[in-house]
Amino acid sequence: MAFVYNLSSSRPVLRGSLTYGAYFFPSEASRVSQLLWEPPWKPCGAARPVSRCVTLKMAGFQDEKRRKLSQSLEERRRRYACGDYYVTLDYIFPWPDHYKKYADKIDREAPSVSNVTKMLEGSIYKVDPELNKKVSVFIGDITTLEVDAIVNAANSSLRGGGGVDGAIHKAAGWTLLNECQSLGGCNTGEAKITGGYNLPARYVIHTVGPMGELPAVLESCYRRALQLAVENNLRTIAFPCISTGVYGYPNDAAVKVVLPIVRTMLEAHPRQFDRIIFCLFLNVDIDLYHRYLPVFFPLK
Ligand code: AR6
Repeated sequence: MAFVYNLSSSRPVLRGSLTYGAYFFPSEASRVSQLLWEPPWKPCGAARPVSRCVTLKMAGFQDEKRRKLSQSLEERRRRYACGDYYVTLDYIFPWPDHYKKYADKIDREAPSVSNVTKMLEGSIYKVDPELNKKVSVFIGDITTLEVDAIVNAANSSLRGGGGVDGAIHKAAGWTLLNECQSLGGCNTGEAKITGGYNLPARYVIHTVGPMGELPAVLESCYRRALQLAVENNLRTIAFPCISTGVYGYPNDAAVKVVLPIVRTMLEAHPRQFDRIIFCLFLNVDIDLYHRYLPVFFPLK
């Protein structure tokens, strides 16, 4: 994570994201004095399961959800669980800009032409500049993203858990669990939507990934989550690497399922999305997305 100390205000503002252990800043921000320090949360903090005592708070989530969704952006920002450490879309580079910044490294890791041809079984993805601008890589904590929706890698009970699920519940607050409990669980490969409460994201789309390598099910998670986004008119959405943590989907196999289904959905709904963000937390995924984004979203 990168934090910029904004001289015009006394409060630190999160700007940028962590990449390959280095910090980067948008150019205008880098002109001001910069101060780096540890974020106030544990990134995978996650690991803490949601406290069961929250189930005692049975006050209806509906009122809170309505209240939150009707608040202005300024009002909502005052209550974000991450305080001022939220990240807006302006600081998440579209894929072509991200590539320009890291071209050397990305090109070095690119798979060979013969490997790509073999992988795609002869079919080649066309360069589509408009589509390319609609995907991004963000490296860091998904609970800091101020987007329309973030996707949760949930379990079928929707009662919270560890990993990204725990982090999302912890940041959103007890009303999220309360709403989740009203949904009657979620089948593997399906998706359900709730409010985002104290998250910077207005909504959370919960999907239940497969345990182990089941490409059709993983594909269904991304498809159903994106369909829900379209149905709810949500234009910016961020995904963690579903199933590749506790559920054990091999990272390399997952990215080869995720990128084509996201491209297919973007092609099917070109005007409904402004940005689909791949939120990466581990170096293994950063390397893999850098390796395969040029294959499925070629720039040249
Ligand atoms: N922001 C972004 N990505 C994260 C974060 C975060 N704050 N924390 C972890 N990740 P996992 P799964 C990454 O295990 O494999 C839960 O207990 C993580 O590094 O969260 O689908 C649920 O309740 C990994 O790359 O999800 C289920 O029982 C990715 O998110 C089960 O785990 C997914 O890892 C679901 O397992």
